[in-house]
Amino acid sequence: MTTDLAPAVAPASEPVTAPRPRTFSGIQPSGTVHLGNDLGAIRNYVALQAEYEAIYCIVDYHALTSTHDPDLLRTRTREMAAGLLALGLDPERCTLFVQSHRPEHTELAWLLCTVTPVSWLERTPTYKEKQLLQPDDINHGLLTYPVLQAADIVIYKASLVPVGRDQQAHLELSREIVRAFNRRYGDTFPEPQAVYTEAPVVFGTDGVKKMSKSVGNTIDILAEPDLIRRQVMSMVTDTQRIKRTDPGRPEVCNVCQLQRFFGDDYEDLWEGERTARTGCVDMKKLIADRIVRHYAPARERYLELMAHPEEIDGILEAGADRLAPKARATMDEVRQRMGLR
Ligand code: AQP
Repeated sequence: MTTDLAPAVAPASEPVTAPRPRTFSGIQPSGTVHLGNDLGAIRNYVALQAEYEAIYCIVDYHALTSTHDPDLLRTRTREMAAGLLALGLDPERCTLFVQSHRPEHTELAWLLCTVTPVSWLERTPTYKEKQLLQPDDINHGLLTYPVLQAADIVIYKASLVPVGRDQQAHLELSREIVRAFNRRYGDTFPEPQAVYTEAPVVFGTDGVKKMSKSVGNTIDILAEPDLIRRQVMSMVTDTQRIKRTDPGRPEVCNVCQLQRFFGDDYEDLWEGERTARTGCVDMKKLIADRIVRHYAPARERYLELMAHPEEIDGILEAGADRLAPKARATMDEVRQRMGLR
């Protein structure tokens, strides 16, 4: 695990009764969970449950900036919850909830908007990308997305945020917003720090862009095995390796990079590529098998959960209820500091 800054972990000498530091992260229900989500973020969500007071959120308000079909949003929210639980989130050790079930997030976002210059938001790389991806739908929510994201994190005063590297600019902006607020109204929020996995950026099947639901270059890890295999077989590999006998370059091959996360033998496999003992198709078949095998138990658990939606809904409701006192306490403090009481 790596962080932008040193994590705010309690020193070993503190009494065991000291409150555990808090971690928060959100994931959009804008499609099904993909390999980039898992390798880049969810693995850390699961790992951090042990040491931290872990809060994870399905950010449906955020998804509204690009998903406008109500039934689809509801379905995807439940699917994302089932996916996260299947991949290892344990409701006994973390709190999982839906963003819109705690409406304090949007109130805090509005208040944080008043300390956030528009120019900070206009320079955000993801805002610029979305302008290209959905030119006919540049809604205001896309611009203020990072302010709502900052509110999501700081309403629980979380110090650590497990995310993929694509979120680095947003996290930096969250820290700037916190500094601006604390300067104007007094020390209220900690500055949140990003924490990354060993795979902070997973490239999509096109081999060029970050794996992303909206780009459609994903490997859908909880899908049926045939689809996973088709997605893996469509992956772009080393574009300079034209003939089967050409030596491969594992350092630039997206498929080879994935081998690092599915088996200890990747150095041998890479040697096979470099000496052209193996070809790209062999490598794809191998990694497809490994991905299917690795995620088979999670897929089984996912299907079980989806057959019992009331169980999923109960976990999400309990999560939102558990957070109510924390969210309300922060809002009371913020309203007081800002002169709203
Ligand atoms: N390709 C990736 N590599 C590493 N980390 C990734 N994450 C997403 N894609 C990759 C991380 O997963 C978490 C949840 O992401 P998200 O689904 O909420 O939003 P996103 O980053 O915008 O993912 P998508 O697939 O690209 O969604 P769309 O297309 O709907 O915008 C985050 O921590 C993210 O960094």
